[in-house]
Order: sequence, then C-alpha cells, then structure tokens
Amino acid sequence: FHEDVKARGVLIVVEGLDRAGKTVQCQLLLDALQQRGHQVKYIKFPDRNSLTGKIINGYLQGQAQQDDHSIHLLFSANRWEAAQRIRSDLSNGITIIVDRYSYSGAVYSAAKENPDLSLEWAWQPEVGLPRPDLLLFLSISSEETAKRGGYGEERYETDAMQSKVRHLFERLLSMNHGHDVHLIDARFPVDQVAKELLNSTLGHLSERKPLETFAKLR
Ligand code: 2DT
Repeated sequence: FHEDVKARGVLIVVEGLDRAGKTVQCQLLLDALQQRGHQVKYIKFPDRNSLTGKIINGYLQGQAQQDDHSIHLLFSANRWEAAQRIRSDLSNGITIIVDRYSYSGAVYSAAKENPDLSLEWAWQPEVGLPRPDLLLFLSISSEETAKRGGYGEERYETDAMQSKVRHLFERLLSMNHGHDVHLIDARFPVDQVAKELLNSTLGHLSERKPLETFAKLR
C-alpha cells in the first residue's frame, strides 16, 4: 500500500431553479479550487453537444415536440453517455463540478404533472449513475428568481413551472440519498454565496470513500 496512491476526485453537484445563479457559482467554485491547486473540471447537463443533446436542445427551444417520457429518457441518456468519463476522471484524481444532474432530471419532468410520470418513475433511470459526494442546492423562491429579470425563451421558463419545480426539489431533497445536501441561500450577493459554496466543498475534498451509485427512491 503506497502513500502516493492517488486520492480520487470528488463529485460535486450544484442544483437550483433557473436563475438561481448556478452557472456563475460553478465557475467561481472552479476558479477557487484550481487556485488551491486542485485538479477540477466543470461539466453541465444537459450537454447539448452530444447526440442526445442536439435533440434535447431542439426540444428546449421549442423547435420540436416530444412525448414527456421520451424526452425524459433522453435527458437521462444524456447523463449515461457521460457516466464512464465521470468515473475515469474521478479515479484519476480530478474533482468534477456538475451544473444540474439527476435531481433536475426528475423534478422538471415530474413538474409536468403527467399522471403517468410520477417523481418515482422519473427517478428510476437515474439508478446506477454515479452518486455525488455532495449536493449544493442554491435555494431561492420562484418569486425571487422572477425578480432577477425575465426568464429566457426556453420551455420551462415560466412562473407556473418554476414554482412546481421548486416544490418537487423540496420533496426530492427531503428523501435520503445517502450523501450530504447543503442548502445555500442564493438570495445573498454573489461573493457571499460563493464563500458558502467553497466552505461546504472544502470539507469534502479529503474524502476517500469509494464512489457510490444512485439507488431507488425510498
Ligand atoms: P439549462 O438552462 O441549465 O441549460 O437547462 N432539465 C435539465 C430537464 O428537464 N431535465 C434534465 O435532466 C436536466 C439536466 C432544466 C435547460 C433546462 O432543462 C431542464 C432547464
């Protein structure tokens, strides 16, 4: 057993409503960790450049219609396409910051209130994907995000949808996933939120537990 066996990277997911500040915060966290000498990568879901990503992009921009289940499974496939890469990067000591993941996957689909598409149904295709070590949830009300200036033009960017998403995130995060969940108040100024994200993350960087996978919802 050698001292120089490389510690694996840490899998960190950042989630939240549209306009909660996820992408800016991911970038600041990436910079802060790199400055501290960590090897870090940023990835985001949906990855609009992959094969499934192109279909997803067309759907989000309203250029194509899709059955709710079908598009849901494509979003999940978009993560499965990346799963092997995530595993190998982590085992090579690279920490990964993920901008949206399975939680967005389940709640946005369930928010459509299709009677045949429950939160439990929506979670199922995520079972077996790499489970993050830490989930950072940027917490903000849908009223607050609406105040941050108009949503974009994409599907889902409406008040009604965002408030359903918000409630479903609460439900999903109240279930035990076996990893740490940190709720971060995203109403504060950008640098204050960034500090909290960094503090939450630093506590996890020395972790060497084996990578786990998502289980069924209980
Ligand atoms: P961005 O604005 O962050 O690009 O997200 N979404 C996302 C889903 O419906 N299912 C998923 O699995 C993921 C990852 C959230 C685009 C929109 O896609 C939604 C907003």
